[in-house]
Amino acid sequence: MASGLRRHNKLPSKMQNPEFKQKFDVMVESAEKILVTTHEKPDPDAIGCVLAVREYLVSNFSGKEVQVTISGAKTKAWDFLSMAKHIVWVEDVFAELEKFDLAIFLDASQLSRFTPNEPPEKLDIKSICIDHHSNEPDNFDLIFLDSTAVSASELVYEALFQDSEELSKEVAEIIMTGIIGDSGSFRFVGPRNVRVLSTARELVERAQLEIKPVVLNTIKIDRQQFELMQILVKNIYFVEAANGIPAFVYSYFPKEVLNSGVEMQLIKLTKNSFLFDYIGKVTGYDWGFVANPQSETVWGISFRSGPGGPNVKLLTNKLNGGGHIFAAGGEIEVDSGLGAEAVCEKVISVIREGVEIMTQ
Ligand SMILES: [Mn+2]
Repeated sequence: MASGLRRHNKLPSKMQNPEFKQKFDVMVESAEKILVTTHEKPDPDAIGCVLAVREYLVSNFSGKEVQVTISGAKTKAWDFLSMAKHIVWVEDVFAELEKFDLAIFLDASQLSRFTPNEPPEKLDIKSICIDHHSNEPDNFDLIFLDSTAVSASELVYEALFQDSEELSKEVAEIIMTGIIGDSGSFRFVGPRNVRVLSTARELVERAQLEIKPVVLNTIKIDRQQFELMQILVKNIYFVEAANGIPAFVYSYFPKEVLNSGVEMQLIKLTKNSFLFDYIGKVTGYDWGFVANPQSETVWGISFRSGPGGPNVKLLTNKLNGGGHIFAAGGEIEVDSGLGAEAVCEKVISVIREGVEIMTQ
């Protein structure tokens, strides 16, 4: 069935190394204990990659010990994926490497992305990497890197599952979860990365997949997150255009959220979906920011900008941060007594000082 459907795929796979799968299989065959990992603070794409690769290894190489391990604290964010129960959360994945003889790194290609600590200078273990970021990669024994893929999950599919006889619904769902996550439910698809639509079509046809439940699971929020969202909605301020600064919106979490017992991870997730859903959505207010306290004195500031909006990356140069033209973030350090509104005033001063660079 799979081979019959391939003819629809008019865009050729951009795989740089056609023998990747063959080499991948040889390396797996000669290993006994295999570690599968992804970057810190994993997103749906990262989780989709590790679970799909685990599934490939477990179903094609019986007898191998396969372990998915990620640096960081366990969160309940992935409970909707039954396979997520296989993920082991540790403080630093590099402290585990000596127990394995092959490590597979997914959705990032710089060792520093996989640990909260200083990464090793080089790996003392055989390594494979699959990634779609455009940064210069660190050294791996085998690498599949393609920055024209919107997600790393679709590269995992192309590399390991595209030519397989069978594709289970569970694997198709996991890969689609990664694609939905990194493509913003296909909102970030354009000429450069459009082949993801062929891949999505294949997944839907081969596994008889419905996309809506996958999207809902990926963007679902729990009640606690909804209550956090209400805080951000309530705290929105509209700022009219003045002195060359286009009209914008901003919102914030109050400092009390720090000691409210809410997981920091949940605060960040809520902030991200708020930015995604609302910043740049109100007609005439094409950009804005959200401030959230990270400690008594450090606040995270995240900017989003739409088409025609300013280049917010240039602004975050002044806030020890970085990102992209339309999505960037940084930090601001303040006196410990300062509340959220005063912090936002400081951010607005940074915007005023940066008005020339950001609108150039
Ligand atoms: Mn990704």
